[in-house]
Amino acid sequence: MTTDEEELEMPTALITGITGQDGSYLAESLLDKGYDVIGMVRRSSTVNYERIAHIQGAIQFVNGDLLDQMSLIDAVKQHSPDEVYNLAAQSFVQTSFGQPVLTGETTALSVTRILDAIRNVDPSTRFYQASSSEMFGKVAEVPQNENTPFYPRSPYGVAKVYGHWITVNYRESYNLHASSGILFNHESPRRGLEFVTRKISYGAASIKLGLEDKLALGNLDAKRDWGFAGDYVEAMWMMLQEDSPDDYVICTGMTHSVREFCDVAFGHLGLSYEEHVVVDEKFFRPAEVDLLVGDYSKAAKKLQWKPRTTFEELVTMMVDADMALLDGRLKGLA
Ligand code: NAP
Ligand code: G4F
Repeated sequence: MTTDEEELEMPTALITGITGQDGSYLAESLLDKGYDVIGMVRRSSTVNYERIAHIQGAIQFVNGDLLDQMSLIDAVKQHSPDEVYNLAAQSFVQTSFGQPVLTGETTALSVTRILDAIRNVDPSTRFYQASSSEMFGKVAEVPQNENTPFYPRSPYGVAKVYGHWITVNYRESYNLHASSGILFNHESPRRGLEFVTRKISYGAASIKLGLEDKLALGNLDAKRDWGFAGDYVEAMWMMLQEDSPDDYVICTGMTHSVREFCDVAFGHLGLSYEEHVVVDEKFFRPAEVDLLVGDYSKAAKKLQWKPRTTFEELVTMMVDADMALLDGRLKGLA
């Protein structure tokens, strides 16, 4: 086989949300697998490629916005992807209470925009939808699996339920290979600073380095099933390699409170969280998801997927990364 023929056989993946946490890990993983990776990016006044700076040269970028139907159609037409991963969203639950309509447009309706683009341009394109454990909300059972009823507790959760069901609906109505990953919270050193895990790892590192003394948080008793984003993007890819599309819960099966996260993070730096963490009502939500813990046995059985990173490994990885980041900044200033 000649080099030209080999190149022709490389699959192409279009990733929306490539500048986000998951987009960056998925892009890395697909490039390693030999994919041509197309990253959809929206216009902004400054470049925000921090998470993909190290692989930027290997990615082709296409302009597009979830709110703009034509740009989605053009992206699919222009690049004829074999697989589309829809990771873009307004993904912060707290913001969804303040901007419920924008969240609905972006996180819910846009899923239909992309599905329609695929259906009209090339219905053989495989599709991944980033569904969320936030859909379980006020949980009907413990642990949550693919059959657990949804009871979302935020405009974000409601929007994700729409995105989930429209994916199922297009699969059943138009025979699209459209799969939905119901992913529980997954974190990493690339997590946005407003999410509680990164807020804690960054806050603990700042305190250790003498840059801050206190960290203000909201509900310390909320419990989440936290895994590592790098493990979870593999499951996304595995879903699209299956002969038939389906829905899968992806999680660790273990749950920990925000308080426990603080304990491990501060403890890793030889600090006591009780001396530094203060509770501020402004970080409480109008409606809370108290407990999430998933059951990934379907993914284990059908995809042979399992999480590889423990809670302690995740927390210490994030704290070490923030120590290195802040230490580097301080040295740069010296
Ligand atoms: P993230 O870091 O917040 O990234 C979100 C991405 O969406 C960014 O690349 C952002 O672009 C893009 N985006 C937002 N609005 C857009 C628009 N109008 N047009 C085009 N792009 C837009 O989120 P993440 O943690 O990687 O999560 C990825 C997906 O999984 C999201 O759909 C999220 O809701 C879902 N999810 C996440 C988790 C989790 O624990 N991380 C769990 C379940 C489901 P900019 O960089 O330009 O802002
Ligand atoms: O880190 P969080 O903001 O994540 P949340 O709300 O669980 O949402 C994340 O996971 C979902 C999957 O279930 C994704 F779909 C979604 O896109 C996002 O990635 O908050 C986690 C918990 C909440 O119970 C919150 O009330 O931590 C509690 N918390 C306590 N203090 C705080 C804080 N959350 C934030 N962001 N900031 C605080 O100071």
